[in-house]
Amino acid sequence: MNVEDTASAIKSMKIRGAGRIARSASESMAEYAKSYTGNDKRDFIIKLNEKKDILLSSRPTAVSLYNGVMSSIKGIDNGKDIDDIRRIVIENSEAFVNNSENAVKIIGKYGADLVDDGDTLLTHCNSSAAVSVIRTAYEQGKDIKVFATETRPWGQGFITVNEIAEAGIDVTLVVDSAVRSVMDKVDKVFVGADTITADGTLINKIGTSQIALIANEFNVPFRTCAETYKFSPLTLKKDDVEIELRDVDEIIKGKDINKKVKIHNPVFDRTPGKYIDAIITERGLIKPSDVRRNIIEIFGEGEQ
Ligand code: RI2
Repeated sequence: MNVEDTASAIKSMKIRGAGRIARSASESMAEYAKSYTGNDKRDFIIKLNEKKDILLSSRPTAVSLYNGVMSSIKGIDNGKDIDDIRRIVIENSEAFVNNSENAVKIIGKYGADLVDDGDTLLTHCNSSAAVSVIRTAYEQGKDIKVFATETRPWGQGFITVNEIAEAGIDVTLVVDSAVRSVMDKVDKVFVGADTITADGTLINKIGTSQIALIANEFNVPFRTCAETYKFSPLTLKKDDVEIELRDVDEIIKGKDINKKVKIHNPVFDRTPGKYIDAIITERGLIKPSDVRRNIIEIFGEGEQ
C-alpha cells in the first residue's frame, strides 16, 4: 500500500494496534522508495521526509509509529546515490518489520513464563503482544481462563475474545465497567502499550489506568506487554505525549441524545509506573524505573 493510503487507513483505524500501524507505515516507506522514479538524490531525500510527515500526522499518540517510520529512513543522508538510498530504506523497513514480529513472539514467551497453571487472566482492548502471552501460556499446556473487556467505544475486545476463543482458550467478555466486579477472580493482568514514557508511564487504550488501579487494590500483578519500539525517546527531555481525541460519533452515532450534551472522546490514558509490576519486552522484564536507561541504550540520548 502506498504512503497516502496507509496514512488514511491508520487514521480511520482500518489498520490499528500500535505494532501493526508501525509495521505498515514502515512498509509503505519502502514501497515509496521502490516506486521513486526521479533522478535527483536531494529530491529523493526531501520526498522521503515529506512521506514520513504524512505518516506521522495520521495518529498522534503511539510512539511505535514514530519509531517505525524514523527507523525506516535512518542513514539516508549517507546514501551514495538514489539506488543506495532506496536500498537503505528497503533494508531498514525489512529489519524493522522482522524485529517487530519476532519481538511479539519473544514477549509471548517471557510473559507466558509468568503465568501459572490454573490462572485466570484479564486483558483490555486488542493487543497482539498481550494475546501472544495468553496464547503461548496455553500452548505451554497451562489451563487458563481469560476475561477480556469490551473496550468502548470501538469494541476491540471483540477481536480479542474471538482470537482467544479460536485458539481454544476459555474466554469471557465483560463490559469495561465490570472489571472491578470480576477482579477477585483474576490472578494476573496483561495489557498492551501504545507508548511508554521515559519515567515509566504507560500510555494505552482508554480504561487501562482504571484497570491498573483496581488490580492494585486487589494485589493482582499488572503487566504491560511492549516491544521496545513502544518506548519513547521523545520523552527523555519532555513528556508532552498528545492523547488522541477522536470523533464523538464513535460514541453517540445512532443514540438518542440531546444536542446540548457535550461529548469527550479521549482514546488513550496514562497509567503511572507505580501501578505497573513489569514491562514485558523482547529484552526481558523491565521495571518502569529502568525505562529511561533502556531508552538511552536503545535510541541514544540525542533524540528530541
Ligand atoms: P499491539 C491499541 O491501540 C491498543 O491500545 C493496544 O493496547 C495497543 O494498540 C497495542 O497493541 P489502537 O490502535 O501493538 O487500537 O500490542 O487504538 O497489537
